[in-house]
Amino acid sequence: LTAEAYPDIERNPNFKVLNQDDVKYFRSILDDDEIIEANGDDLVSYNQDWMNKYRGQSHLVLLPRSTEKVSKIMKYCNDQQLAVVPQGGNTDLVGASVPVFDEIILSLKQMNKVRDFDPVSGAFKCDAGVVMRDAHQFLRDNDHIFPLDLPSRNACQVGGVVSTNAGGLNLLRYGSLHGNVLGLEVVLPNGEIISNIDALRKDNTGTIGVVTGVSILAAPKPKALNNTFIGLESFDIVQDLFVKAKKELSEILSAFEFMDNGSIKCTIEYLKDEPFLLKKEHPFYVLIETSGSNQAHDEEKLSAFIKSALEEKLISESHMAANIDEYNKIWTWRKSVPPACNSYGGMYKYDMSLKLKDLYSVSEAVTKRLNDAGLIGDAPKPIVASVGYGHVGDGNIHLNIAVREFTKEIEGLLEPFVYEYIQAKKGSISAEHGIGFHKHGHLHYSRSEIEIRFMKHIKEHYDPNAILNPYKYVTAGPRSYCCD
Ligand code: 2HG
Ligand code: ZN
Repeated sequence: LTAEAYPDIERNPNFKVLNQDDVKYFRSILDDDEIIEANGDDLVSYNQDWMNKYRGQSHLVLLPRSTEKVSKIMKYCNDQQLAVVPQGGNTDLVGASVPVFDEIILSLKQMNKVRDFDPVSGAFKCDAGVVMRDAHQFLRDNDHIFPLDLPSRNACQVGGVVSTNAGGLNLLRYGSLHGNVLGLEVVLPNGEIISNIDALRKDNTGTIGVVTGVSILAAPKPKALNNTFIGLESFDIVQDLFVKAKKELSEILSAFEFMDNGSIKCTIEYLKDEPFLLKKEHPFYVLIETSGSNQAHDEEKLSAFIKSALEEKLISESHMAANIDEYNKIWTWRKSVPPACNSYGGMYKYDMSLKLKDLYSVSEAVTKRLNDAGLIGDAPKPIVASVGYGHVGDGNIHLNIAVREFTKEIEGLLEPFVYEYIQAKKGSISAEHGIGFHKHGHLHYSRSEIEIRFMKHIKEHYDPNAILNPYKYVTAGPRSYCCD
């Protein structure tokens, strides 16, 4: 897809088209390596998302190294009505972090310093552009952990995951990321800087603007980490096993992830040199992780849990990590599902919340619909596989349709079918990936008219010229250029 392929959206004519005077101003406040001006393809890594699904046409990337510079940029853009898209690691999944038209890209990647860490309270302060992997490494060296992990940890940035409230693999244990944010430093669309980054534990706030600094409550590093990869025969059993895990592993349970066989088939192809963990294939797989303070105790607890699940015939097979290398390997099988699905050319993806009993049904309904249309199979059929996996503990399923090519026929079968299905089951069309460009105009499937009105009022209040990340989520102002 390219921006020319967005026929239902019109560029907001109130936005100014960037000219050489604007570039001259930016050059006057920025160093040479804080500005990249180019045409088309040279900026492709900033204009395009990692799934190659969304592509804008910006000619300018600004990469300021300080909050003051972000503030000057935003003030100028607001005064001049230049639209801006803030960008972190550009790992988002809904087309939120790339421009739609010619918005200026404001990359936070050169703001990448850890500011402070207090080992007593666990308060960790850093610039928005710190890569999550580096935050993990820093905190691990200080006997703590960052309270969120994601498959995209090598590229995503702390400011990005905070501004999108990313969910991740351990929400079950550490709660939502917003629950762990102690304070923020934010540049408003008019350039004002609000900061409560020195806030105390119970002094939390949120706003609409560019996140430039974050204070996060880090958790003490668990002394013992264990995990196991399990094969089982139905999604009903996945739920029974979850109930059993909550009861029997209780305080040490830190992740309960599921994958269907289609997800693992794609991953087996993708990790072709890696031997699969189990002897046989199964309709479903579960990854259970425990984190605690006593290795022998946790291992014994997890082994006893597995033994009794095998005896009760809840599970068919399991592979428990014997050491940290195996622990990491087991996680590789879960974390590789998204890139595996993307490796055939592209993927359509949905991220939904549903009651647990309904969680997998959306995947079955969609797969049946695509199968009935004869679209799934070997080439030249356009779809390789339609798979479901996700976070059982959070009631969150990811539906990935791995394709050889994007086609209008597939799109027409998927939407609005998926959204109507979710609406009928009273679920959410965005559990953790957000609305972005992909789901603009679709919020009403899971939010009421009054809730959407409130969101617009908040947006209008902080961003009256609507210059910040336009065409996404909700659009403020007298004329809507795409949204509900
Ligand atoms: C995950 O849980 C991430 O692996 C990414 O949320 C999911 O790519 C996806 O759909
Ligand atoms: Zn996820």
